[in-house]
Amino acid sequence: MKRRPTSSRRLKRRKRRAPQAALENRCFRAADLCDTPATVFIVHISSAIFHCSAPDLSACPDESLPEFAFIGRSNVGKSSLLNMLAGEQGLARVSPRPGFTKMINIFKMNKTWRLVDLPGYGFATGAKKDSQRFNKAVAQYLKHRPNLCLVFALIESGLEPQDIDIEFIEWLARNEVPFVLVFTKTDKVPPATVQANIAAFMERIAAWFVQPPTHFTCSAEIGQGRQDLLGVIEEMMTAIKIQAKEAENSPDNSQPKLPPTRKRGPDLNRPW
Ligand SMILES: Nc1nc2c(ncn2[C@@H]2O[C@H](COP(=O)(O)OP(=O)(O)OP(=O)(O)O)[C@@H](O)[C@H]2O)c(=O)[nH]1
Ligand SMILES: [Mg+2]
Repeated sequence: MKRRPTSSRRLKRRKRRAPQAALENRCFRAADLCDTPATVFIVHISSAIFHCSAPDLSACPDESLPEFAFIGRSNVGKSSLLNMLAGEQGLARVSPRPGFTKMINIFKMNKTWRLVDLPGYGFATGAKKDSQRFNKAVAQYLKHRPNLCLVFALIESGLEPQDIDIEFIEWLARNEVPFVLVFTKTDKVPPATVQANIAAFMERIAAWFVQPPTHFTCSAEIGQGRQDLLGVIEEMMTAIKIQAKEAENSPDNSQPKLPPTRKRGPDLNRPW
C-alpha cells in the first residue's frame, strides 16, 4: 500500500518544486520573436572559454556566432555578471578599481554563442587618450558588429538615475542598438530602494520609447537574475535557429547562414 507522505515530507516536496513553479510563472515573450508558443527556457552552460581580447572592431573574430555584450559605467559589474552567467568565477577579470576592463573581451559559450565584456564608460584617468580610444572602439563595436544580437546595458540599482547612463541609453536608442536594461548589485541596497531607482530611471527614458525597454535586476554576488538573463539569450538563440531553418528550406537559400543582424532594423517599440 502506498504511504501517504507525512506533512514534513509533503513540505520538502513542495520546496523542491518551488523553483520550477517560479520559472513557469515567468513571462517570456518567445511568441514575439517567433511563431512558436511562449516557452520557458532553462539554460545549461556546458562550456565557457575565453576566446580573445580585441583592441577594436577590426580585431574582433569572425562573425559566425551570435554575440551578447555587456556595457555600462565602469565598475557597474559587467565582468562580474558575465562570470555569474557563465557559472565560472575568474573567467572575466573583476576588480574594485574602475576602468579595469580595457579590451573587447570575447568568450565562447556552449560552442555556439559568445558573451562580450566591454570596457566601461564614464571613467577618466590621467591617460585620457586611452579612455577616448576605448570609447571609440566600443562605439564602433556597438554600431557596426553585424552579429551583435543584444546588448545588456547595466545600471547600478543602488543609485538614483545618473545623467551619464541616461545619455548612454539615448545613444543606444538613437543608434538603433538592440538592448535590455539590467539593474545590478541588488544585494547592496533594500529592495524598495532598487524599485524606486528603477522607476525613476524608466521615467527619465520613457519619452524615447513607445513601450519601455525590457528590464531585469541582478546580483552577481548572490546569483540573483541568472536564469532570467540566460533565458533571454536562449530565447534569442531559439529564434535564430528557427530563422536559419526557415532560410534553409526557402527556395533561395544561397545566402550564407549568418545570425540575424541589426540590419533588419530594430523595433524601437521593443528594443530587443
Ligand atoms: N555587492 C556587489 N558587488 C558587486 C556585484 N557585481 C560586482 N560587484 C563588485 O563591483 C566591483 C566592480 O566589478 P566589475 O565586474 O569588475 O565591474 P566592471 O563593470 O566590469 O568594471 P570595469 O571593467 O572597470 O568597467 C568589484 O569589486 C565587484 O566585486 C554585485 O552584484 N554585488
Ligand atoms: Mg570589467
